[in-house]
Amino acid sequence: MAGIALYELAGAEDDRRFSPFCWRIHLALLHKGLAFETIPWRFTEKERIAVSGSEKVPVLEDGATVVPDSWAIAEYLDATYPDRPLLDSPMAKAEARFIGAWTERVLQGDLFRLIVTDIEAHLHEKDRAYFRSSREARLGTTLEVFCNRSLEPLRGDLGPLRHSLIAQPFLSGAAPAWADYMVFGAFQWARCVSPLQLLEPSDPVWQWRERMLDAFDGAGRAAKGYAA
Ligand SMILES: N[C@@H](CCC(=O)N[C@@H](CS)C(=O)NCC(=O)O)C(=O)O
Repeated sequence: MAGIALYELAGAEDDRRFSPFCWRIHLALLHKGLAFETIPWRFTEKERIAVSGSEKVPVLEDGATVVPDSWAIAEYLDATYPDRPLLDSPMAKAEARFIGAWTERVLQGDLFRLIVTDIEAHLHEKDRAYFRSSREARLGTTLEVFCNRSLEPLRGDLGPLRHSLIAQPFLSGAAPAWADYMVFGAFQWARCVSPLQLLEPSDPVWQWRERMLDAFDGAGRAAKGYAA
């Protein structure tokens, strides 16, 4: 395929794009100012991305090059299109690994428990049985038993993020970059499938998320989802 294409997880509707990892790359491409198209993909369409060697999205196609995995795609984009870096030094890259790990292990863990049944409700019909059986096997219980709407764990775990965002407008400093896209991707995952209000407007994290929703002509805000 000529040009850049990004495979993104979609729900029942083609334009409900709710993967936290795909959102990272969507924003990274906007950050770079690169033209790209997005291709809706469902969990059960493994064969459509088989050439990547991965069973997960995001998958990026750039001409004949195919790259899976959000971190690898970010590295590929910085190596191939060095203008407007996502990670502007080896030290920034090394430190961003911690933010990525925190996002996946802590933040996405808290959010998954809050929104897991909302995710299921927005899936394409063909993905429902796969999602339920794969996640219930991993969780060792049903989605309904695992789901817990208490906001306390999330709000507590947001402490370090909140503390950083009081000191600076973005995690990456004066302007957003890869660390912001990783964390924002998690919030965007929730926003695209769940009406739950996760944050209070007085929270510096809410205010940062507003800045992120406004970035790139409001790309995140325009996405199909909920206003909370
Ligand atoms: N380490 C990968 C994780 C990607 C990932 O987990 N993607 C999910 C969607 S959010 C997926 O495609 N899952 C496929 C499946 O569960 O079968 C990355 O950073 O890109």
